[in-house]
Amino acid sequence: MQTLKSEAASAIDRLANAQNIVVVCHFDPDGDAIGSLLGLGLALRAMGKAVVLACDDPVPWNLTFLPGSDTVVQALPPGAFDLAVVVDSSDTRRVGRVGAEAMARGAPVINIDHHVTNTRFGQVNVVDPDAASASEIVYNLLRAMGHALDADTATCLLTGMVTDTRGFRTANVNQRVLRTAADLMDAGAPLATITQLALDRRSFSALAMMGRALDKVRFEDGVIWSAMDLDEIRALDTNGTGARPRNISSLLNAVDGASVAVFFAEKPDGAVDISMRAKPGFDLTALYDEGQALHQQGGGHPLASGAEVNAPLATVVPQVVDALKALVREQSQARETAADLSR
Ligand SMILES: [Mn+2]
Repeated sequence: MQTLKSEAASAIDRLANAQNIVVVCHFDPDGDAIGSLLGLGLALRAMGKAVVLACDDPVPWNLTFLPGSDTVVQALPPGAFDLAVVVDSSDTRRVGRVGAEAMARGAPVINIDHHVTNTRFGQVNVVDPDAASASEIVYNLLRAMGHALDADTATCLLTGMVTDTRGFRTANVNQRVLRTAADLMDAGAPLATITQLALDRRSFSALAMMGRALDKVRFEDGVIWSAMDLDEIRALDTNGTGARPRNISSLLNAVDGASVAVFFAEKPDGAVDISMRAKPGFDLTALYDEGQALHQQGGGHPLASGAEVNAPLATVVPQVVDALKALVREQSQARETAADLSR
């Protein structure tokens, strides 16, 4: 098997030699998807390469302050590419329609990601589950290429780090992450501004949705959850901007005694968006194993993970809550057994 080091070397070689590159991130993009997309894109442009940056969905409003965000397209221009790069996407389903087209037209494919559930779908797979964000992996590649990061590139990459770690507060933040952030600040990235604009800022609609979600919260057997159907979400989207409830699972997971938190939101296409968080010591990725509740329906990290299920909300909520109760029971038992053995 290729090591991360040899894969990174191969990625650097291909990035250095390609002239016409397409970079894509996953649909419904978050700060790390857009941050790593733009950070890599701006750096490659600074190297004199022609770069198309694409995503199925437009850049979310809280990230439109990022330099280069106005150059992200939802459809590819005609023609072929020497290279396709996919960032922050655990599998080929996540890349959406534009991602599938980019991979078809831009072989070989470099897959840059930090999800432990990554399916290694590229010809080159720079997949590092120890990285706290995909932006951090992009940073490492650019540094290894000897690229001098400018303030714009650094701002995009630091935004990816800040958003995926919720302001450097997640369990995967270590000294290396903070040193990388400090280096990006040295290059000109404004940390406090990024935190305010990309992370803390929310619309009044989003606040009202948070209120409704808290109003409906349930808490049983270590699992805390809430759910909202499309009618409720639309009623609170007072400006009609397509605002959706966000970051609810993180909020719920803060509750004392909750081992895992989950928020369910019905989407306009009828599918259910599931966002999960867990306390350290639990591992949500067990839900994606074969025969488990969310097999092939999502992916993520041990403490933060998600899925999209094509079934009615009323069916999905009890199914997933039951699966999470079982997960909490099993993983608590496993921890107790391990503690017994070590006595
Ligand atoms: Mn990420």
